[in-house]
Amino acid sequence: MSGEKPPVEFCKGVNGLEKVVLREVRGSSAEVYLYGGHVTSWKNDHGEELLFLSTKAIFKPPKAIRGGIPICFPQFGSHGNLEQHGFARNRLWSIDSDPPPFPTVSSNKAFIDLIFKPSEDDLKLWPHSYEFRLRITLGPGGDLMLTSRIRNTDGKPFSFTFAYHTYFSVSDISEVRVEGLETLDYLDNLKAKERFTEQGDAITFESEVDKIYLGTPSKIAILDHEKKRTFVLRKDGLPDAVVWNPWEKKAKSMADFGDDEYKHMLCVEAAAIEKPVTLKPGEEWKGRLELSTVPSSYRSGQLDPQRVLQG
Ligand code: TA6
Repeated sequence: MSGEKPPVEFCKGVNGLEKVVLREVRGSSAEVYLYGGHVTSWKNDHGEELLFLSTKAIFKPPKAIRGGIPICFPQFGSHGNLEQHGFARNRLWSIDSDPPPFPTVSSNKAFIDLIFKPSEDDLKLWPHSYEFRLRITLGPGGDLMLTSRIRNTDGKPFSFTFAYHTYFSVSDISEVRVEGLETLDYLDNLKAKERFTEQGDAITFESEVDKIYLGTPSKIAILDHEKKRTFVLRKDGLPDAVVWNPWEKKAKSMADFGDDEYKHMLCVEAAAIEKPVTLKPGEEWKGRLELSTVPSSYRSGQLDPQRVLQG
């Protein structure tokens, strides 16, 4: 591997923030900031960026980084009295030098273990002790896996909500379809979280969307027709999925987001919201997200998303 970059590299990122770069022999890569335990980049083996990161993203605490995969914990959105999306995304995480063994042994070399524990100030905000371990792995095919393990180290039970708030990079939002959420119930965040049932077809986009789909399948497909690319999102321990695009008006209201950037991103977030996760003392929860891409030429039916979802 002379001259080749190592599978795991520790370096400095924007504003000198600590960053870890994961590389896979065939060329795919991922970047993770210790600030927020935040994946900010995932590239395929052609070096194409697959995640959206705003050109106006702010890499400075306490602001969360706009794009990539923010982690919403211990609260999703405004589902509680903490700040929006909790505080894990604007705290400094550490490298976990002694992670408990992973159930599945894999030959992956490109992975990093991070850990987040509450500070004294965090305990004043949310009086519960835990260890949040996050393993980020870049698989042989360039798949990106995030596995969260949250252990209750407190003397009493606690409950939380959670999301991997993934920002996918898309060519043109009006050409994107989401498959796998048809006919499901959802809470509409634009209508005071009222409950509705989704219609039967794939979801397409022509205005602001902010919906929490309840009890979804473990696989969801995001078809980017123009790029002939399908993102396949697989999830475990995360029954819900949030779909968000701010569209024009909301985009203009966000200082860390470009006015036209809503055209090139879509958030599809593996989450546990409707039924908060409750952990007794000593108990551990695991929430896993696996992202992959498959080439698709939807029109030719070369790849029928239903096959993706069933396969
Ligand atoms: O996940 C969707 C959502 O909850 C939207 O309501 C919107 O606010 C978005 O998250 C972004 O939230 P943020 O706090 O990062 O501005």
